[in-house]
Amino acid sequence: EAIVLASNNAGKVREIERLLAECHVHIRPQGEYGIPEAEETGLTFVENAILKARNAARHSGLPAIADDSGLEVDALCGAPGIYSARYAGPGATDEANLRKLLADLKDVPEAERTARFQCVLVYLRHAEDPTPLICQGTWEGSILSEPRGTSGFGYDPIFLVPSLDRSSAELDPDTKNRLSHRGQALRRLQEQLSA
Ligand code: ITT
Repeated sequence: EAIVLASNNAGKVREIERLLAECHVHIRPQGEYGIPEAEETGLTFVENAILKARNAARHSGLPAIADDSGLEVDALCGAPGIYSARYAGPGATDEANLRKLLADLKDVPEAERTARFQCVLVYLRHAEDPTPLICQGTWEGSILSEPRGTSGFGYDPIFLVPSLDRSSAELDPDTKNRLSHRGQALRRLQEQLSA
């Protein structure tokens, strides 16, 4: 049976499809079902992921997976966090969000630019599922002062992966999935789905 992927973010969809294809989980992006976008009114990644998964399950009648994720910057007390997709305003592009973050950190020295990506994945068997599977992943790094690299999406060009001395937009897709917040959360979800 198919599972609906409750995301309109093409970058996320690519990464999740790539990892789940390996374990033969059949995923269909919600775009294929004409599902209206859920309002992300929660105050946590978990709440927002549940809202999105429930919306997709309700409109499709199928099980659903949602991803709520974002970037926490220590020098900004954890911002943009759950607001990462709309940091530069409603409907802002990835480029505008990234430019705003660079501007906000203009005077922050390298040693104080620590940050992390967070990802929460929620799996609902159906819209009313009272026991969602919830999996999380965290990826530690820091914010560069200039964008580097062209792969990935979102804040990848300014996220430095310290162990590799590369931005996450300089990693090939398999390397990013092996290390990333989303890759970690997905491997945990796979384990739970097959348990
Ligand atoms: P959906 O809700 O439709 O899935 P969205 O882009 O609105 O798409 P979020 O509300 O979860 O999703 O926002 C997450 C934002 O965090 C996203 O827009 C990116 O800018 C950023 N982000 C998350 N994971 C990332 C990654 O792996 N690389 C770069 N940026 C990432």
